[in-house]
Amino acid sequence: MEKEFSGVTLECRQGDIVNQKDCEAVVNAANAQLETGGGVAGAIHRAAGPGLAKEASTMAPIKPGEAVITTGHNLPNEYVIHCLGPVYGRDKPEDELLARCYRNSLKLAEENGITSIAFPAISTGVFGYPMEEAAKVAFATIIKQATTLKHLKKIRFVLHSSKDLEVHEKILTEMRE
Ligand code: AR6
Repeated sequence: MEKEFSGVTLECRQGDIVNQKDCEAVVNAANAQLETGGGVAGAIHRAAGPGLAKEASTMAPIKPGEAVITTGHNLPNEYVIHCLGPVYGRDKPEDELLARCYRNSLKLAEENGITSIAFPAISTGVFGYPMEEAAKVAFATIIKQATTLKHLKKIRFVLHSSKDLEVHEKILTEMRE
């Protein structure tokens, strides 16, 4: 499904973050060292090749809520924005730290003139953030920032399972400007 906020299209799709050919940038749910790992980070580094870890290592470590940008190497995307989500129950306040991931990613995208971006559901895997709560924070943060976006016109959420897609679609349906 998709919904428009202040001229910005917010989409939810089921799929794999490494297969978003029509997005200029993809977001990595990274670790502090910006190394390969499990989940999204593992998939992104495998698909991008070793050049990604090499480029990213010069910017590590990052703190929860922070984001950095690299090129896409062997991915079909020009850029990768790496952000470190909060570990649920450890890094507090987790909602603010998660919101910061989205704000900082959008800021980097704008600074680089990026027009389309795909996000995974940051922190909802290994880091344990409940899916529904995370979706509310993510959408509310993006919608609040939508009026400030000049370049970025398409923001996609790529959910791994049909259940995660359902949760996101339900929350997005309820969201107002
Ligand atoms: N495409 C889209 N979504 C995916 C994919 C994929 N290929 N793989 C997993 N997901 P996670 P986190 C979903 O664990 O919670 C890593 O090991 C997954 O189902 O990737 O921020 C890093 O190295 C979940 O809903 O990220 C860090 O140490 C969501 O993406 C740590 O995990 C995020 O899951 C980061 O943990």
